[in-house]
Amino acid sequence: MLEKHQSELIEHAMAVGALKFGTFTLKSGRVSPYFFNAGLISSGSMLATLSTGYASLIHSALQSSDYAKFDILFGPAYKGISLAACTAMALHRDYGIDIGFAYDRKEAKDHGEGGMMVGAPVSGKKVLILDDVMTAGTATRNAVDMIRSGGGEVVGIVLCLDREEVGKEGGSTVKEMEKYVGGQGRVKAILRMRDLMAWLEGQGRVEDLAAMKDYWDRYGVGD
Ligand code: OMP
Repeated sequence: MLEKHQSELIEHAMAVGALKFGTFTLKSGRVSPYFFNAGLISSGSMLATLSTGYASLIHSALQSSDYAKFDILFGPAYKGISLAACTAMALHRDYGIDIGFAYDRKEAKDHGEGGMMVGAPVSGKKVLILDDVMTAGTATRNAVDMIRSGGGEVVGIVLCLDREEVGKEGGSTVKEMEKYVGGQGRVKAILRMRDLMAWLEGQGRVEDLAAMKDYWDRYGVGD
């Protein structure tokens, strides 16, 4: 059963074309019947909806101790940057949680303050990574490695969409990433592929749902 904020997010995303059903080739080379483009979450109201969703998920993961108390919310370039900035603000506004915010540059800056990282310094700090979508985990793994090489400790990962797919080692990407960052429950997402399937079913979109089921049989890994 979808929660209200999940169906609202799906409907907002559909309305602006951020969520599409069709045929798409992914970064991993997999050919997918859907694609979520967080770059099209590009209005004040949509950023508010999405960042409120991230903040609520982070708050409950802190309450349940799935995430250790952290100092910095890190948004990988490019799409993670605005999402993490808005979520840092939402955490403060909704829960009185005041954490630092940081992101990386895609190209190192060789003048001024220099370097790859911008915002609150991660060295010696506990860091939560906030990203848009996880498929095979390449993007997320890069972000973890970047924080670690900057001397930070990653306490968890929060996503907008977990595509619930097979990872590089042949098991679930989420399980691989949880292992990589130190334990079960450390990777969380507002939406998972199964939520999109439940939504399609509710809408009676039979063909899209059938294509999703085929893809799930090939690359999906539920718990
Ligand atoms: P992995 O690095 O394989 O986990 O793929 C995740 C990245 O792929 C995201 O950070 C996006 O850049 C991109 N992506 C999407 O944005 N939306 C999707 O629905 C699927 C992908 C993808 O290419 O797998």
